[in-house]
Amino acid sequence: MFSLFKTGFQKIKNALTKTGSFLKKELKALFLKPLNVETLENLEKVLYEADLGSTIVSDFIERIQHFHKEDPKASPEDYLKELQKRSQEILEELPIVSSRTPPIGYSKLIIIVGVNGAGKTTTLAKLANLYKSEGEKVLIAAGDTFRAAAIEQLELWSQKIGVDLVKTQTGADSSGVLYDALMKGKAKDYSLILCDTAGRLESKTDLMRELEKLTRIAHKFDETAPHETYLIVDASLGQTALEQARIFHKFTPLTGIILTKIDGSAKGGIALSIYRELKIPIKFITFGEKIDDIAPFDPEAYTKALFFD
Ligand SMILES: Nc1nc2c(ncn2[C@@H]2O[C@H](COP(=O)(O)OP(=O)(O)OP(=O)(O)O)[C@@H](O)[C@H]2O)c(=O)[nH]1
Ligand SMILES: [Mg+2]
Repeated sequence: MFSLFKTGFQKIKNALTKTGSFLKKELKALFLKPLNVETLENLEKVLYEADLGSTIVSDFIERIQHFHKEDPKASPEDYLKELQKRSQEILEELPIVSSRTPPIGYSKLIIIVGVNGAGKTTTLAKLANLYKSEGEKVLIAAGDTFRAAAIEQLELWSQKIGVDLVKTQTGADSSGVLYDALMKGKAKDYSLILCDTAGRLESKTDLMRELEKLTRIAHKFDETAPHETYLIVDASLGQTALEQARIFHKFTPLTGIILTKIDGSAKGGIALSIYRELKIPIKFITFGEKIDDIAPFDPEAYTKALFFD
């Protein structure tokens, strides 16, 4: 299963060209210099600029100092290798959340959440396409009922991909759409339901509470649902992305994060920062507007792309 998911290495590499080349270039130049206070300060600056966040930056600096003591003659490549290894180690620590499995006869439900414009609807379409190609029977729930355009956007995608859609009229309650989708999913043997939601500001408590309601409705229908809740975050936001993840997780326990728009960001390092702080697995990254501009997140591929060619 998921053979397509394995083709991600080259895709991740291409997607991270910006962050990767920035980090590689700057770090290599610094590691050629003697490792004094000034070099370490510059190193710190470069790491912050790649959006690695303070915990990771201190961790890396410590590593580098330690490594230098052990091997004063280490080459820039050796240092990069050390950082890559450490990064992979961090990303391979055990997550604190996990997905659930639906009972036999029920569909798996993935709810997609995130702030306005993060890339929720596009990413949902990419996921629908990916899972369909892996043989899943996919149903989309047009849970963003705020704007007519949102339903139309999803309808177009569903036609393009060739998956079914459950919708309602604009302004209706989104939990109604979800409920209808869950009923249809069970009646017609869909293996997977992907539910879109309206974008919301993480600072608006009432909107965030709506998500709690959505989760409750799903839970009433099948007490193991939702089986996954993915937060879609724009990777170019840097540390703000981490803050968004923290707040959404408080209202709707997340089981995964998808980082979008990696193509337009020099801040791909945010994946490390988020995982180090929250231990919520990064499931996928997306890097463009086309349907297959998505790849499963792979710690080894990601960290290699970050530090090497
Ligand atoms: N470059 C790039 N653009 C993307 C990516 N993902 C989404 N976009 C674009 O970002 C814009 C917003 O995407 P949507 O999927 O509509 O975002 P949303 O979160 O559903 O937005 P709302 O429903 O308004 O909250 C669209 O123009 C997408 O084509 C990506 O990985 N890379
Ligand atoms: Mg949308």
